[in-house]
Amino acid sequence: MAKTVLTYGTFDLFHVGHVRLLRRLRQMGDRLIVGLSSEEFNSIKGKKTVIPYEFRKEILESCRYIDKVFPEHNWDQKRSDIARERADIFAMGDDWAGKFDNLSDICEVVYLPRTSDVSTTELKKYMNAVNQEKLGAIRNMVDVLQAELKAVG
Ligand code: C2G
Repeated sequence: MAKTVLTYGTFDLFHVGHVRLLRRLRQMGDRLIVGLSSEEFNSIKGKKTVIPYEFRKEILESCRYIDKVFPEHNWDQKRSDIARERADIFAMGDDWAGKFDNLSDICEVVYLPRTSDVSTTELKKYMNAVNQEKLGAIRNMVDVLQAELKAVG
């Protein structure tokens, strides 16, 4: 009997932490389905995404571990999603440990260890730091050029 695994997330700035989770989820069954957080739901979650929903969906659909992607619009759709997709396993990274145990009456609920040292937030911080560094270098260059212009009068 084919086993279906269901998970949810924003998957912004797709990175190796996401890949390692999806690979493990896919290995737990025969089919992996992802509820992908919409822009509106991300604002409810307090997340500002870099990559819009349509592109995040296209990226996930290109991932070899994923069989289907549908939109996640709210916190409350999981139970009906599980029924519709006939999911045998609902699984998330363990930053959510315990949060979805209420679903264990209709499917197996599993939390897998997160991949440490990588997250969308960390990637954003790194990109901002690189930008700040570049801005600093440009400001220095402008100062040098202004000083030289002043020197030649
Ligand atoms: N994840 C991981 N390792 C990381 C980063 C994320 O295993 N370094 C996992 C998370 O635990 C989650 C999944 O990847 O299971 C997607 O992470 P996010 O895109 O941050 O999703 P989140 O905002 O947690 O959305 O209704 C549930 C929510 O939509 C979950």
